[in-house]
Parts: sequence; structure tokens; C-alpha cells
Amino acid sequence: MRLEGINFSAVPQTRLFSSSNNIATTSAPYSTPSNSGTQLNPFHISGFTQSDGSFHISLYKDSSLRHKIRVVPVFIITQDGVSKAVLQEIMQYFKGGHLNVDKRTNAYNLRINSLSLILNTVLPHFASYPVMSAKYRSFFMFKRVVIMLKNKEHLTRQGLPRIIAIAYSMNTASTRTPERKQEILKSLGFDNYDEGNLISSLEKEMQSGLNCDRLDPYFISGVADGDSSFYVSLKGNNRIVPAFTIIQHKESKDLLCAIQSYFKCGALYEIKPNYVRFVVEDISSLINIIIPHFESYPLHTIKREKFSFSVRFVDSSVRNSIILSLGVRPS
Ligand SMILES: [Ca+2]
Repeated sequence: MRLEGINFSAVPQTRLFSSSNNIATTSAPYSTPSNSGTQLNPFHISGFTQSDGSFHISLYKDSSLRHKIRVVPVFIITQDGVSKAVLQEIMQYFKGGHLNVDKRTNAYNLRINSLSLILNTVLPHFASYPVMSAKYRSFFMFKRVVIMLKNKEHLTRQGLPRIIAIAYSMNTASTRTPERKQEILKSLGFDNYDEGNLISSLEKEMQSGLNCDRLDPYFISGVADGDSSFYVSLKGNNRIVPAFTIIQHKESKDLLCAIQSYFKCGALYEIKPNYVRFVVEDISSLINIIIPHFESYPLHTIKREKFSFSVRFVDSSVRNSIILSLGVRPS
């Protein structure tokens, strides 16, 4: 997320800073493959959010307001233009939002920043179909701020600095620093604000939601729709090897461990300094586990076409290896 400097004295409504975040209580039952075809499953939407979505609390200076600052909760999903239709479908699912395009990169943003829409559709969705690991942390903080906004706590001298403190701790991978937070608090006249154990007590509260032990197959496909790829690589002896990989920030390594346990195949590698990668390149795991999974729980973005291509490639490499090995099928 882009983060602007602190410049409190200029035009009202200028974006100042924003952070990322993540909650859930009652989960929906596990899914089985449905024949309903192309419709997005709600677990898929959460998995997609896990990869390509974020929860932010944006802070805008606004000299017309008593406390000179406007607090706006924002739920964003980003996707390349070729997969814009998925964002439009998610917009329909949440019954609102805005689609913006960055013409330079052709990246599309679905943004939902209406408090009532967040309260009525976004929070209930993620309570039933939770995000996990580090994303859950930011969702939990986001939810807390949204409820404070609903209760008008941002209009009080007690509530506002608490909201700013939470906004600044929502996403540990964010560029929001403690120094900036202090500067903003100071500029708003909260020089002596002491947040005490606010964040550590929230962290205690969210513990039970951080685990990844309840993976739904549609959720996994949603994660893959955001952050996976099917590709072929050239190995020693000029062997061409098809592979499937999912990459996540290291903060969500536990999610990749859970996906590895779910599929019972593949390996995890660290990509220093900040990423972890789950890779399956064993042909029998691809044929017997990965391909059947994505046939039952399909992708929705452009990756769906890449997947079909990979399936054809795997088919033909298997055929070739069978011919080469005189009819011995790889196991
Ligand atoms: Ca992605």
C-alpha cells in the first residue's frame, strides 16, 4: 500500500496514510464440489482475499472536521485487467463497491469503503468464511475499528487516538512506523497519548483465529487464484518439468504449511528475505492430487487458462514418458 508523508496543513481531503489488516467466529461448513459451474463460492472469495485483498484504515486530513482527520475503512482486492470479471462478480456478491483502474499497469482495484456496506456485507462474510494467519490479524483489527466507527468513537478524544494506534498496527508488513504514528498523534494534539496494552490485548483476543487448521478446498483454490502459478521449468539433462507453486509472504508461512498438509505432497522453500513458496513438481502428485483438485474447485481468473494448458502439457509429457519407458506408467 502506498503511504504518503505527514503533511497536515494542506488541502482538505488529501490522503495521508493507510494501513492493512484482518476476524472470524462462526465458520460455514466444509464445501464439496458443486455443479453450479462458474459462480464464485464464498470460500473462494475469502481465499482470493487472502492472496490479493487487504483491509485498511485510511486517514485523511480534513480541516472541516473537529478533529481534522477523517477515518475511512477500506476493503480492497487488486487484480490484473484480464481478470477484471472476477472483481465485478465479487462486487455483485458484496452488493457494492467501486472498480478503479491504474491505466499505467492495467491493475484493477475493487474498493469497498462504505461503512454500512462493510458492516452489512463484508464483516458478516468474513465471519462465516474467515481469512487466516497474518490476514486474519489485519481483519481482526479492521473489524475492531469499524465497530468503533459505528459507535462514533472517532468523534471522541478517547476513541480517536485508539483508532490511530490500531490503524498503525494492523499490518505488520506495512510501512506505517511508530515514529509516524507519534507524529500524527502529536499533530492532532494527542502529545501525551499512551496506548498502554491496547495492541497486545487485541493480539491476545485474536489468537484463536490465527490458526490455519480449517482449510476449505474452495478457499485453497481462491488462494491459488491470487498467488499461484502453473509453469514448466527446465531441469538437468534437459528434462522439462511441469510444476505448480503458491507464493506467500513469510508471515503467512503457516498457511502454506497447512496447504501442504492438505494436499499431502510438495515442498516448502524460503525465498529470502520475505517470501515462502509451496512447490509441487512430482508428476504423479500433479496428476493424482493437484489437477483433480482444480478440476473440482476451479480457478476463475486468467490462471484457469494457464491451468488447462498445464493439464495438456502434463498429459503429453506423461504420454511421452510412457512411450519412452515402454509402457511403464509413472507412479
Ligand atoms: Ca496475486
